Amino acid sequence: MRKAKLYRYCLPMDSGVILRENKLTERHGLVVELTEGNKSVYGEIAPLPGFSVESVEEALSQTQQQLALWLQGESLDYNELYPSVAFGLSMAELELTGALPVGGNYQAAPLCTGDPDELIPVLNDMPGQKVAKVKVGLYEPIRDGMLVSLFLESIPDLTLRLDANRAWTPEKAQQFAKYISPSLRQRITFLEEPCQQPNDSLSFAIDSGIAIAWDESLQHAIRRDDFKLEDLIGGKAIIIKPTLIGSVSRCIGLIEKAQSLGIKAVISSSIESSLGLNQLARLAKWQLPDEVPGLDTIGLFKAQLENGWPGSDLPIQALSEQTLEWQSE
Ligand code: OSB
Ligand code: MG
Repeated sequence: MRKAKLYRYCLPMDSGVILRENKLTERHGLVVELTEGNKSVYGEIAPLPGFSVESVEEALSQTQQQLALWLQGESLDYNELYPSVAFGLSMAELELTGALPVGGNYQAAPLCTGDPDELIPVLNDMPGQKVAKVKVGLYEPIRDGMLVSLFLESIPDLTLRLDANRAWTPEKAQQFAKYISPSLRQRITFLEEPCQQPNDSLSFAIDSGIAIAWDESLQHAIRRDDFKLEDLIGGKAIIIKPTLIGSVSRCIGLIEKAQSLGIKAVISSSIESSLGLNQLARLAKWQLPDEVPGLDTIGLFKAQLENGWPGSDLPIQALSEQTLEWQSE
């Protein structure tokens, strides 16, 4: 006997500068609850404004249609669905089968958007691999270059991931690189999307010796029917944000393809609530046990949802306090 519920949540947050021009003060999303026999599981469907093609409303109506099929025992065709819907429903189905291991990789790369004084103590106390992520391209490229150099010089066993979100012209990207001495550059594991044009990012990588990663380019490319990972050339890594990419099996397919091409894959957040973020941490540990995921986004919220993120003392709102949009008979 199958049953389903569909909740809509609204959580207070302050996305700060992370989302650049798409600042959020509230996060809206959906959670499906699937019940089969005596087992109930969740999946989060949370299109991210400014990044997802679909709105919450569109995701809601598609999810309701799909839940009707699921209740009749049909199998769902995730390739036909919005990425966020495919991700949330496939995650819930995976939970029902018990295939997703319980343990997660909660060792997120701490995110730095400004003040280095806040990050340095965190990094000094970090066990194991010291990896942090710095958002660049928000201020002057020279300032970014100096900041990145400061981090790398003051913490010798630190490696950095940088993210420019396509903020730079080729000239600005070059100005940035000029402030980082060549001997420090290999400790930048990758810089995500330095330039507006992917070709400029590639040229930057070749000229500077700073490796780049594809994030926005992967999100755009995957929407094409003839998408092939081979076409995304020259990147050392791909950033996989499942809510923006699609079903769990599509994400796993991408990870496997990347590995066969010698490209690093990193599971990363699309600012899901703590409920979805926990599942991402489990997916990351299961599929990429040796890679620190990009999941340090719980701190952007003012509240968590149902399941807390380890170590976070933000208040937890129960799913039962959220709006129940729909439930099966
Ligand atoms: O800029 O990569 C981004 C989250 C939502 C939308 C865009 C981005 C992000 C993150 C997630 O940066 C955190 C991470 O990747 O470490
Ligand atoms: Mg990015």
